Amino acid sequence: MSIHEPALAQADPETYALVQREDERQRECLRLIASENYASRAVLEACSSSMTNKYAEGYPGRRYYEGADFIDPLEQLAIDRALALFGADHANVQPYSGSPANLAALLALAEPGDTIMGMSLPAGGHLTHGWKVSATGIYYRAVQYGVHQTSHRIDLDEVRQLAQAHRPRFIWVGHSAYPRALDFAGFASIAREIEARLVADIAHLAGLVAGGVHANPVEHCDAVTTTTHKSLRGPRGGMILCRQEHAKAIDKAVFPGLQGGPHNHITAAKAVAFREAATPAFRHYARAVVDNAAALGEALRDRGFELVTGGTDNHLVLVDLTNRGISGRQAAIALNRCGIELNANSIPFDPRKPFDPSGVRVGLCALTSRGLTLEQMPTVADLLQAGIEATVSGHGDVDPAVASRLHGQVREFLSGFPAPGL
Ligand code: DSN
Repeated sequence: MSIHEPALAQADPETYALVQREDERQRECLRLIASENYASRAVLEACSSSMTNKYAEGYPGRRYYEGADFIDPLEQLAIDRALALFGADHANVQPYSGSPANLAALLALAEPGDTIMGMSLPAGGHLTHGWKVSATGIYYRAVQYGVHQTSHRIDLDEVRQLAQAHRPRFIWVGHSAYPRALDFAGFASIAREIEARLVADIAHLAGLVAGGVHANPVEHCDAVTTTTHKSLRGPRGGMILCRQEHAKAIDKAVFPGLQGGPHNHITAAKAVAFREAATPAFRHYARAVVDNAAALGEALRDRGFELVTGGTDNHLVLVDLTNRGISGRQAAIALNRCGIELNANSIPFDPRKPFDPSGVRVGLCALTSRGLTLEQMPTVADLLQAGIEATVSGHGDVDPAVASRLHGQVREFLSGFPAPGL
């Protein structure tokens, strides 16, 4: 039953029906999109609370609207929990999501027109790390590092060489589709050499950092940005952590620089998620995410799939489908018909275009939140293999009967693993 019942069902049956169908889809699909998860019921309830009705431009103790009696302690609670979780000096929990958080970090720590440096999108970076179509590539002079030609890992020698040659004022470390651990200390030493600001974007990794299975960038970076809804398993939203010396600039950049009133219902849900992330159960989940990703990678390799960098250290596996005679998009579309949800993704040095790239990205956060363990990873690999092979033999499309049979298998397989929150 959806938390929106019964008022939504009565007031707007069309919207209600779509929400119900989405609930059902999330229950019955193998959700492998690396940036998605299942938020808990408590997080969902906070998202739909009365906190959404209130305006509270400003910060705790200094608001532009009256009546922030309970918003102030709420926001402070979220801040205090974030600080305890990540060990930072200062937290801003107001960013609407990851891209606004990244823009705010740039607004605070660089000047328009400055040279900035980040990982390029095709190599696994994010749009907001200076990619040409993003505001961060339009209003800043962006230099992009990639990955090593053969290992497909970040090459700190290349990063250092580019940094020395272009002397960026601001360096991003972070990614959307890179399966290996990040060397924050290595990036920090390069940033120090040229007196650049170093900012980590841990949108994908925040849950792994909070859960103690990935290095924490806080001590190495001027600021750290993140979303709160990926591995961290909170509501859709963003956050910035920073050193005390940047606190004023970061706060000013978020509000009034980029945003108006904070989304207080989301702040409430962030507070809940930070509390959940501080539990032993969450640490167990974070460990299981990494273990499941490694096991699924191995199972896929055993079935003849090629993995970018040969495996993974984090929550995601990047599969190069070149040797399977199918593009990433064909595979993603066909798998979706079989109840297996993932996204097409560029691979390093991809000869194909970003909209129809050579790979797919597979993430393990959502399935791990459902309770799947190492034992289930061979079955997940079998289902992926069956969908992809059916698509190849169907010349880029999957026979509807095969898709329906596979979706049945997925449903049956998942029936033993209740979807949290729904
Ligand atoms: N779109 C997100 C992802 O899927 O990685 C990043 O913003």
